[in-house]
Amino acid sequence: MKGWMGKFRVLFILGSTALVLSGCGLENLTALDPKGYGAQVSLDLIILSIVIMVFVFLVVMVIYTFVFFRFRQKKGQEDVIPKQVEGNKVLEVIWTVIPIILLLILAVPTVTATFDLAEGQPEGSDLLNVNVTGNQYWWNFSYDDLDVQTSQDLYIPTGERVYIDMKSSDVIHSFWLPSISGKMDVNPENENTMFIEAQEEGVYWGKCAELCGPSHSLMDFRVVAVSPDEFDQWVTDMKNVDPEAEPETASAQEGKQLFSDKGCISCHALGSSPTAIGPNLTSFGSRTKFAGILDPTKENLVDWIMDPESIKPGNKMTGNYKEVTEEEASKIADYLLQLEPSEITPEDAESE
Ligand code: HEC
Ligand SMILES: [Cu+2]
Repeated sequence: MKGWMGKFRVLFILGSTALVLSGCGLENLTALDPKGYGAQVSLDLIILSIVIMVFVFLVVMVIYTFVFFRFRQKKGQEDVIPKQVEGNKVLEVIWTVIPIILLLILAVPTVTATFDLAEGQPEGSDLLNVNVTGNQYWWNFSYDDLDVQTSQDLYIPTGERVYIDMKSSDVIHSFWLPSISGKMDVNPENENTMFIEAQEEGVYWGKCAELCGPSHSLMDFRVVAVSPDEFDQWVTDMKNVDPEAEPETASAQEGKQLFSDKGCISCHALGSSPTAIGPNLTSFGSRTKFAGILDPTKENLVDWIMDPESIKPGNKMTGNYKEVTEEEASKIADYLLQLEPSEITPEDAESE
C-alpha cells in the first residue's frame, strides 16, 4: 500500500517540520533582525556563508546532473565500458584551490569579527563599563564607575559601546544577546570581555547559552536600551535611592519589616551595596520579568516567595523563605513591587 503519501512521506515530514520550526523564535531574540552592531556583523557573516554554500551546492548539482545524464548506461550499449580516466592534474588543482579560496573568504572576516567583537575597553576610554556576573540562575550587573548595582535587567544607553567584563560565581555560563551582539562564555576563572552597542531603543532578550544546571533554560535576562538622556536620568535615580525609605501603604511598610525579619535581606542587597547571594532588588518594581522568566505580577511574586523551588528547580534561594505565610508573602510583595526608583521604564517592556 504505497500511495502518493507513502512515497513522499519523508518529504512531507521534513516539510512540515520546517514549517513548524519557522514559527519559532522571538522578535527580540534573533540575529536575523539585528538591532545592534554585533548582531549586524553576525548577520552579514551568516549571509556571506549562505551565499558561498549555495554557490558550492549549485555548482556540484549542475555537474552532478550533467554527469548523471551524459554518462549513464544507454540502450544497446550495455556491454560498453567507457574509457577509464584516472587523475587529471588541472582538475585536481582546480578543485583543491577553489575550496581553499572559499574557506579563506569565510575565515578571514569570521576570525576578524570574532576578535573585533571581543574587544575590551581601551585604556583611558570613558565609555560605560559593566561587570556582569553569571550565577546559577540569575545575572548581576554592576556599574562600578557609576556606583550602581542591578540584576536581571541591564540598562544601557543606545548608540554607544558598552564594555562588558564577565565572570561567573559558580559554573560556566554563557552571555547570549543575539539581537544586539553575540555570545560569550562566562567563566569562573578568567574574565571575558565584549562590547554591546544597541542602535535602537527597546527591550532585548538574553539567555544563558551554556548548560549550567536544572534551571539553565530559565536563566534569562533582558537588556533595556534607552536614550542616553534617559540613561543618565536612570543612573541619577538609582544613585539617589534610599534603601531605608518608608513605603506609602501600611501593607508595604509591614512588608519592609518582614523583609528584614525573615532574613531576605541577608541575601538580597538594596541600593548600591554589592550583591551577596541573590539579585539586587533596588529597582525590582520596574523589572520587565523577575527570576528571569516570571511576569512581575503580585500573584507570581507571592508564588515565588512561597516556593521558588517549584518554579526554578535547584535555584539558590533557600533558607528562611519556607517560614513565610501567604499573608506575609503578600505584604512583602507589596513592598518589593513599589521599589521603583526611576520613572524610566521601557515602553515596550511587554513585547516579547
Ligand atoms: C539564601 C539566600 C536567599 C534568601 C534568604 C532569600 N533569597 Fe530571594 N533569591 C535568592 C537567589 C539566589 C535568587 C535568584 C534565584 C534565581 O533566579 O535563580 C533569589 C531571587 C529572588 C527574587 C527574584 C529577583 C529577581 O529580580 O529576579 C525575589 C523577588 C526574591 N528572591 C525575594 C526574596 C524574599 C522576599 C526573601 C525572604 C522571604 C528572599 N528572597 C530570601 C536568594 C535568597
Ligand atoms: Cu545556563
